[in-house]
This record gives sequence, structure tokens and C-alpha cells, in this order.
Amino acid sequence: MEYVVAAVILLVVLVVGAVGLVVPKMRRKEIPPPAGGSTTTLERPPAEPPTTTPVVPPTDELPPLIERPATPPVVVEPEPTPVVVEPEPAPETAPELEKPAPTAGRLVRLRARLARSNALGRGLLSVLSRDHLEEDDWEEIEDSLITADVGVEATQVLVERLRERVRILGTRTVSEVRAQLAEELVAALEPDMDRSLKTQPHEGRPAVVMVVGVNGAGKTTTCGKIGRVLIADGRSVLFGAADTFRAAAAEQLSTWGERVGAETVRGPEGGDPASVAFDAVKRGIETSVDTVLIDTAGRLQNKVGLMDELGKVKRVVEKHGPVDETLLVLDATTGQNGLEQARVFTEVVDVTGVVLTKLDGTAKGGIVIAVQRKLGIPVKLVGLGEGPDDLAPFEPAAFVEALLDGDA
Ligand SMILES: Nc1nc2c(ncn2[C@@H]2O[C@H](COP(=O)(O)OP(=O)(O)O)[C@@H](O)[C@H]2O)c(=O)[nH]1
Ligand SMILES: [Mg+2]
Repeated sequence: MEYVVAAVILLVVLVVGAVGLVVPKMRRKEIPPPAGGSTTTLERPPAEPPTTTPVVPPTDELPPLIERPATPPVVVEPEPTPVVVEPEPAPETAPELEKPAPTAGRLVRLRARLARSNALGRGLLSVLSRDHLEEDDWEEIEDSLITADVGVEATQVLVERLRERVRILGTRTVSEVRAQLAEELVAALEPDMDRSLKTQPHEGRPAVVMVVGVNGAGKTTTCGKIGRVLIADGRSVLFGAADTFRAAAAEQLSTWGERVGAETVRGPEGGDPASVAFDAVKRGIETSVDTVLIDTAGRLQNKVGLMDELGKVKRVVEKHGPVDETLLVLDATTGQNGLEQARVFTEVVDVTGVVLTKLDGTAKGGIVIAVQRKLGIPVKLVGLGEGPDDLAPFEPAAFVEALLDGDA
């Protein structure tokens, strides 16, 4: 038994001893692997320390850089938004407060522009100042007037009167001839016609001005320009965008309105023009403006449709009270053809005045005489360019001076 016990003990001792020897070895062997890992660790440390080391110092340096760019973009982004919002009203308000050019000085520019683009006077004066006027000379004078768009009828009357004068007075100096020609041209423009614009408000409601004419004649532009003229004179205006055919037309009119701080009443694209016009006048009454300016569409493709539409606009607007002024806008560059188209409008609505636009262009000033003669309606305003204040009241004497200016 004792042997057995001793053997067991010995065995246990041996086993323990063996384990004692083996485990340390295994630990050493196991450690190496971790030590082998320490190879990685060796790589790591250099990596880690540098990582840690650079990270720390740069952290001090980089963060500010990183934060700044990171933060600023965020800060900068929100900032611009409010900044953008603020500037917008500011520039809009600024021009609004700037009063449009007064109407008084506008004829000076009219003279310059007409003198630049029209040569009515030059040919006429050179012929008229010849020593003896033969039949050929008078024909040349007639041609000059017709070329200047005065129209055949008006030309014949003019020439007849000039011949009479020359025969009786026998004048020949350029200045004398010029004066006579000017007098005759002014007379042909019927200077006694009433050219005032009916824009004064009534008791409790604004004056209503309707603007009609073919597309492209300059209706919307003229609405905007008239609004500025009125505002320059200290009045308040409201625009009605009754050209609902194109969204761009309402947009265009709103822009004119915004520039002078005037409200624009507009409807949906393709909506009923008459209801927009009605709403505009209604709004004008509510806000107590002096004048409501109504822009209309001018599609001539369908004359019946146009008549119906314009007639309806007028009828509906007149539920508030009579329309004070219906202005027909005519493009002066379309000459005699434009006149024929213009007639359609005079059949549809009771036109009270003509606005002759684009006289700054290639137009011949004689068209003014033809327009009045053919339509029997006074030219009240003339358009002299695309600028916001390029519209002037029409004054026959000043206009004739401009036509003849620089040519004598
Ligand atoms: N040169 C010149 N251009 C003008 C005048 N009036 C209008 N226009 C231009 O004519 C074009 C048509 O004008 P717009 O008002 O849109 O015509 P609407 O279709 O009748 O409303 C635009 O380019 C205007 O700037 C003017 O008196 N002189
Ligand atoms: Mg228009």
C-alpha cells in the first residue's frame, strides 16, 4: 500500500513537475506569439506614437483649421441666406423710391432722337429753297412727304397749302421756308385737339385707363411708362395685367410695378382677362389709388375673338364706372400697314387717344400726321425708346421742330 501511495505521490510529483516545466515553456512559447504580435506592436508603436503624437500637436493646430472650414461653411451658408434676403428688398425699395424722370424735360430727348433718325426736313427744305419751284420740284416735295409716312391725302393737302404760300409770299430764304413748312406741318397735326390724359380719380374710385393694340406694339411697356409718368407727378397707380394669354406679360407688368412700388393685379395664365380687369379696378377702389392702368392682349389672328374679349373687358370694368381713357398703342415702324390694323381696335372699343411707339427707331415722323388724319384720334403720347422714361407727351409744335431740327 505504502508503495502504491508512494508511487501515486511520485507520479503526482512527476506530473506536477512535468506540468511545471511544460507550462512555463508553453507560456514562453505562447508569449512569443504575442511577442510576435509585438512585432506588430513594434510597428504599431511607431505608428501609434506618431499617430498619437502628431494627432495631439496637430490636433491643436488642425482642429482650428478643420473647425473653421467646417464651421464656417455651416455658418457661411446660413449667413448668405439672410444676407440675400435682406439685399433683395433693399435694391427693390431703392429704385421704388427714386422718382421717375419728370415729364417736363422729356421733349428735349425727343428732339434729339427724332433729329437723329428722321430726315423729313432735309429733303424738303433743300427743294423748297430753290429759286424757282417747277412742277417737278413739287412732285419731289410730295415724294418726300409720302416717304416720311405722312400719307397720300395729308401730303396733297400740305403741298397745296405750301404752293399757295410760296405763290403769294414768294419767300425763298431757308429760314423763311422752314418757318412756313413748320407752320403747315403743325396745322396738319391739328394742334387744337385735346391731348390730355384722363387720369384724375373720381369721387371714391380711381380713373381707369385701358391700353389696347396689336402684340409687340409696346402696350405693356407703355403701361409701365405711363405708370412712371403718373408717379413722377405724385400720383398713385395700380396695374391690371389683363393680358392673361402669356404668363410673361403679367410678369413683365409686375416688374414695371415693382420698380415704382405699384401693385399689380394679375390672374392665372389663360384666365379670364375681364375678371382680372374687374379685380384690378376693385382693388384700386379698395386701396384708393388715383389711376388703374389695364394692360390687354392684342391677338389679331381672330378678329371676332379679339372684339369679344376687349368688349367684355370694357363692359365688365364699367360695372365699377366708365373707362376714362382707352389708349391705342401703335408701332410707328409699321407705317401705313399698322394703320390698317389699328382700325380694328377703333371698331371694337372707343379709343380716346393714340400712343405712337418706337419713334426713336427707323420710323418716319410723318406717321403721326397720317394716324390722326386716318383715325381722327389725337396722338397723346410718343414712345422714344426702350428705357423706362422714354415716353413723352405729344406736342405738335415741339414735335415738328424736332422733325426739322438739324436738317436746315
Ligand atoms: N425702341 C423702342 N422700343 C420700344 C418702345 N416701346 C416698346 N418698345 C419695345 O417693343 C417691344 C414690345 O413691347 P411690349 O410692351 O412687350 O409690347 P406688347 O406686346 O404690345 O405688350 C419691347 O422690346 C419693348 O422694349 C419705344 O418707344 N421704342
Ligand atoms: Mg404685352
